[in-house]
Amino acid sequence: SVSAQDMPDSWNKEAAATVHPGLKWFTDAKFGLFIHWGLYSKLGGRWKDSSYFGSGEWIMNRAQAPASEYAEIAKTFNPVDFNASEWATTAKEAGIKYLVITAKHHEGFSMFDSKVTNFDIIDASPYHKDPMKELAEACRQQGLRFGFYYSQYLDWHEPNGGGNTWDFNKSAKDYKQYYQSKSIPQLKELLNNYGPLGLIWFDMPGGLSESETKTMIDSLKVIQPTCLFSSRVGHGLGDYKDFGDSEVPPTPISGAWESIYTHNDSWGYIQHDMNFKSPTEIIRLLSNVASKGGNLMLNVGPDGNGKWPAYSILYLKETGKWLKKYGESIYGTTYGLIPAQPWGVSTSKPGKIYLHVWQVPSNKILRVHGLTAKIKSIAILGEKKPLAFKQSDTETQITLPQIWPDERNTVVEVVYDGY
Ligand code: JFZ
Repeated sequence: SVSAQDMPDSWNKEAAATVHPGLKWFTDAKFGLFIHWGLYSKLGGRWKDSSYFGSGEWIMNRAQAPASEYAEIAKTFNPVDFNASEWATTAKEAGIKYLVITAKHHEGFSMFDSKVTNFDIIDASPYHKDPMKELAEACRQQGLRFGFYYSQYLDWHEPNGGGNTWDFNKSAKDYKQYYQSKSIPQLKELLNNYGPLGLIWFDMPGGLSESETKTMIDSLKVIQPTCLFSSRVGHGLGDYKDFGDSEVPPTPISGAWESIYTHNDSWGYIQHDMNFKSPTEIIRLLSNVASKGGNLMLNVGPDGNGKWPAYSILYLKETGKWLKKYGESIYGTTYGLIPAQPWGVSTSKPGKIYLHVWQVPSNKILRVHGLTAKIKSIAILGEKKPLAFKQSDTETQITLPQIWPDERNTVVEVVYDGY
């Protein structure tokens, strides 16, 4: 756990100002939606007679499916239920601020109209439309930032792409050829053809030296200088830091960063995975990540027809209802100025500390440690009635109302002098 001494003391006055202006939308956003959608979504965790759990988007690798055989799925990939405006409105209702979708995952299939290859949704599938175009537009209409996930190195469809050693000879691979002929041209298509992008979510770097990576970044940044690149572009480059899957740093971190979680136990759709995180878990996770200063990007895996799992829709909308009431304590905040507490966590804005109470004490006296600023007033966020409090050198005791608004997370707003 964190102690007050571990807090970078420069933060209080400077952190907000040290955020690069181009990153402000990102650090303010706090809640993103990740979408993994590709041919694997149609398989739903099943290949031939075997069922797979976890990382459904890795099924081609795990089943060691031959590239030519796997590519056959494209011929029946026809997501007739896909409805871009429904996806964007659900995201909006959930309180999401940015949406990132897989343009091409490791399987190598392009979910967008690409002139670089025929292994894309326009040429290889009966759908004949570009769902990414519609989604980019729908997000813009809802005021959501839009971005692409792109697997720049791993491509199991291409002999020279990274990763497929069950069909293609590893020592014969020419990664430069692959980057020059597919990865970089496709990244340019994405940056040129889908309007302003919030970010590109690179994944699993490989095959390029640091200077080659820099050259690639430069050649892409000229197209859209304000589009952010994730840290997985490689060699410590990129505009913001992504943590590993389901990882929240133990202590607050300043700067732009993101934790990624998936709603059940897989990124890509798995039909037999019902282990969805409840609204309570999502709400606490979101506030926990915000209390450390980062964004939560939560993943949903639509099926091969273009429908989201029913629980994802339901639980995301439920999260959105909580955010309608308590969003002020999440969006635009910076990490908590007091350490994590037995009952929950905190987030901050100038002159304000938001206490996210996950576990209300049975005697309704909330003991807060590390609150040293001079308190002006305390109330449940969004409610008028002031709460009585006693501030001493060692702790502050707040008398909570007998009727407790939300067992999952009720936010108590502390207004203090100074800053
Ligand atoms: C990658 C992908 O392989 C996976 O299929 C999914 O798209 C996920 C979001 O990203 O997996 C990773 C990559 C890097 C780490 C963990 C999982 N990491 O650095 O901890």
